[in-house]
Amino acid sequence: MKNLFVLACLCLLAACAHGPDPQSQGVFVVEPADGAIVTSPFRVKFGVKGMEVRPAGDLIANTGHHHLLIDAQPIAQGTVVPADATHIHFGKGQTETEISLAPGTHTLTLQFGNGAHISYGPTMSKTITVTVR
Ligand SMILES: [Cu+2]
Repeated sequence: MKNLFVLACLCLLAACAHGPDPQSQGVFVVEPADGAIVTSPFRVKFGVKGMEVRPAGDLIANTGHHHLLIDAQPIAQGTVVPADATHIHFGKGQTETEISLAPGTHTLTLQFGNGAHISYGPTMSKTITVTVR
């Protein structure tokens, strides 16, 4: 019985050390709304709960910056977020941007990553779909 208790404690510790808590931590898109019809250029506003936005550089637990992934999948936890035309870093700590996309349906994925651009994983991501007129 005592061993089971110790095991449970270890599991809790491991959970804390290894990833965000999906109950209390996450990101969300403030605007546009999921499913919105927009015209380019349009503003995208980022939100985060349970973590703090900080400029890239410092590695501080539960802090990081936003990344906007266009028509791309969330980045696995522990993997560096690529930097290219469809993986945009907001390493100054920005919480909004303006983008232009070709007409059609696109996914916008917000991905939070730490000060070294390492992804906090799908738990700290949110995908919405927009239609560009
Ligand atoms: Cu980054």
